[in-house]
Amino acid sequence: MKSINIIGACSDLGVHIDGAKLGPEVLESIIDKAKINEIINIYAKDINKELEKNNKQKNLKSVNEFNSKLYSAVLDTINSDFFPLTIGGDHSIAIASDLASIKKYKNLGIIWFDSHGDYHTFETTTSGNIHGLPFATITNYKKSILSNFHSGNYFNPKNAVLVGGRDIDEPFELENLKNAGVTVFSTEDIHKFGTDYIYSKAFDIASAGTNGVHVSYDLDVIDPKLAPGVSIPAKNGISLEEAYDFVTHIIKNKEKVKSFDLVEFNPLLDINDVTQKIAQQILSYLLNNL
Ligand SMILES: [Mn+2]
Repeated sequence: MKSINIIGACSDLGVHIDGAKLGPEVLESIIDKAKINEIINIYAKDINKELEKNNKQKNLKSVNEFNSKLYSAVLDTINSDFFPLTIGGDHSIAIASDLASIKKYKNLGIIWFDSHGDYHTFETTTSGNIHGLPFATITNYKKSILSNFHSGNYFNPKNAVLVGGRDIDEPFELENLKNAGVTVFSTEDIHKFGTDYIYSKAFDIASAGTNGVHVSYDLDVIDPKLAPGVSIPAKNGISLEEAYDFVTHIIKNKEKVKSFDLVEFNPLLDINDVTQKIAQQILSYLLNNL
């Protein structure tokens, strides 16, 4: 069994919709504390997001300040031989948690479980929401100021896999993914080829020639009729069985998995706590079996 630290990344600076910053404390209040070593929360500065609503680099300075702190916290956890399980927060927090992990392990693959590509650059984003850029940032697609706090390697796109993608902006974001050489398995692929085939392939690609794998799990991969409590829902998502099956694959590959994020839970948009219960279920599987 791994000895786990929960790191609460309490920030929604990466998206114009409020609420994801409240996710970590809600989930921390319902997990089994006996299964973890410590809870460490990092809080985003309270800023007036309205002032940045027309900015194409929304909350850039505050996002970088936050991520720089989170990066240190995750790195400290790994250097103290604990497994970092980071709870978001919007997906921009993964810039910090993922780069901290590769700082330590030097050569990691990554599985990005998400309905969106998160593969924009500041040139291609139309919203200016930084949670649309983290996957491109950590694979160093275009050198970005979003990773200035990091000195170390980046994830190689040939060991990077997007699983569950269905809301990828065309043409530019899709072009970015193709140019970089990231493998994309769509929601359709999961339905067509089955979870065992796609998830096994994803772990094969991410672990080929690497020292391990980071997994970044965005709850918006699940169908929003089942999991409405996310900031940017994308319709026609995966089923709960397909969502939990991915956790089974993480556990099957636990020797390879070095770090993990669960992101984008937004309690303000949840309906009857259904998304909260799904997130709790995922965390409980992991805490009991990693
Ligand atoms: Mn995402």
